[in-house]
Amino acid sequence: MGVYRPLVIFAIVVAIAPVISFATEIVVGDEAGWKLNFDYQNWASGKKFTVGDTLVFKYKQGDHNVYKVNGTDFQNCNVPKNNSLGLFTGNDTIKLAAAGDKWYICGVGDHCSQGMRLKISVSNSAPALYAKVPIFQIFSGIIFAMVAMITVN
Ligand SMILES: [Cu+2]
Repeated sequence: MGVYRPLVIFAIVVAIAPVISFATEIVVGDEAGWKLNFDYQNWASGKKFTVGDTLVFKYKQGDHNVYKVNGTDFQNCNVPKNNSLGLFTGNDTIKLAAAGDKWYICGVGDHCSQGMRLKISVSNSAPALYAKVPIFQIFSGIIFAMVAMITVN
C-alpha cells in the first residue's frame, strides 16, 4: 500500500502546482536591472503582470531610485517632491496589489527623460490563473489521483 503513496502525492502536486506558482517575483530589466540606456517599454511588452506579483528594482544604491507616479507625471517626468513616495534601497520591491496601469520613474537627474521609466498593465489574477492552467493538466491530475486512490484501495 505504501508503494502507491508517492503516486497520490505526485498527482496532487501535478494538480495544484500551476495554482501555487502564479504569484511571481519579476526583476525589472531582468539581468540588466534598473539602469540607463535600457528600453523598459520593450522589456515590459514581453511580460505578463498579475495582481499578487512583486516587482523588484535592482540598482546601485545612490545611482538611481524609484518613484511610483501617475500617467501625467510619467509622461512629463515629474519627480514627486515628497521623498516618502520614493524607494532608494537599490533592491526595492513593489507588490502589485491592484489591477490597472502602473507607472514608475527614476527621480535622479534627467534619467527619466533619458528613458529610465516603466509603464506596466497589471491584470487580475483569476483570468490569468485559469489561462495558465491547461485543461489537460487539470484532467490528467484528477484522473491520475483517481487511479492512484483506486489502486491503493
Ligand atoms: Cu536613474
